[in-house]
Parts: sequence; structure tokens; C-alpha cells
Amino acid sequence: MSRPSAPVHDPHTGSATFTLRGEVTNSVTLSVDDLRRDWTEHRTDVVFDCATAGPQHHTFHGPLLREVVGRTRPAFDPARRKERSRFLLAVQGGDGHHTVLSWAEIDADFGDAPVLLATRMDDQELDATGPQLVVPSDRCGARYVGAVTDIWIGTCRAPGTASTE
Ligand SMILES: Nc1nc2c(c(=O)[nH]1)N[C@H]1C(S)=C(S)[C@@H](COP(=O)(O)O)O[C@H]1N2
Ligand SMILES: [Mo]
Repeated sequence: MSRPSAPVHDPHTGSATFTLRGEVTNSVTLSVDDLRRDWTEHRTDVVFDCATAGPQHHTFHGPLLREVVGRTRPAFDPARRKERSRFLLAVQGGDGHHTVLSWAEIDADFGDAPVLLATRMDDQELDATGPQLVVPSDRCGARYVGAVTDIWIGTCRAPGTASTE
């Protein structure tokens, strides 16, 4: 867990914001309201297992994570699959819970997982808390990160490269 941070709300709309950064051309800060307005909304009915509370059933609405991240123009050549396959995404919630996905999991040429950044869970709009990562292909709930504040995209060092840090 890293340091918790309370959501910052857009002063005009009151909608919680989060930041996308890393090895990108443009870092961006977006609100839940921006997610609702600027991208095609998808809906997914999921069930995931929680270690402490058992099976959880929810309906989520929101855009595809890969389309939202596309706005940052990640530092890969979009035409080169091997380059894309080296990227990771780290997603953090306001309580410090964070998890990783590989770009390939969500890339249409690889895993093509319909991972969402949800603006709504069941009947609840997520403007007060922040968006939720939705990973329908996961059997358990640990990567359903709620109250997302930060998303990082970038590469890790090649395994054969000695660390100098
Ligand atoms: N920010 C944040 N999101 C989180 C967690 C957490 O500790 N912090 N726990 C995860 C776990 S373990 C589960 S099972 C689900 C629970 O989702 P629900 O309580 O909304 O059904 O949230 C996930 N998202
Ligand atoms: Mo859980």
C-alpha cells in the first residue's frame, strides 16, 4: 500500500478527478464526469469473489480503459505490437490500494479484455468517490480498484539489464 490521498473534486462539477501519467506524451487529469461525456459508455454485469465477503454481483457502466489511456498518447508506436506489449498500467485507489495490468491484457490484438473505468456501480454514480477499475475477466475482486486517483503507464526494465539503482 502506498500513501492514501483524498479525492480532489473538479471545482465546477464537483466530480472526483484522477490523473494519468507516466511514459506518455500528455499527462491528463480527468473527472468521472469527463469519462461519462467524452467516451462511448459500455455496460457489464460481473460477479467476482471477495476473500472476506464471498461472491459480489454488480453492474458497471463506463468507458474502456484502453480508450481513456489512449488520450495520453503512450510513448509507443501504435503500429508496433512488440513495443506495445512491453507496457504496464498501475492503478491506485485513494486508500493506497494499487494493482497492475499489462497493456497487452486490454489491447485488442492481445488479451482484448473489456476492462472499464466505471462511472457508475449499480444505481450509484461515482462522482463523489472516483471511478472504479472493472476487470470482468478476473475471478476475484482484488483488481476492482475503487476510488481511483492515479493511473501510471510505462515499461519496466528489460530482465537482462542490471539495476544501477
Ligand atoms: N480502493 C480500493 N479498492 C478495492 C479494494 C480496496 O481495498 N481498496 N478492495 C478490493 C477487493 S478485495 C474487493 S473484493 C472489491 C470489493 O468490492 P465491493 O465491496 O464493491 O463488492 O473491491 C476491491 N477494490
Ligand atoms: Mo476482496
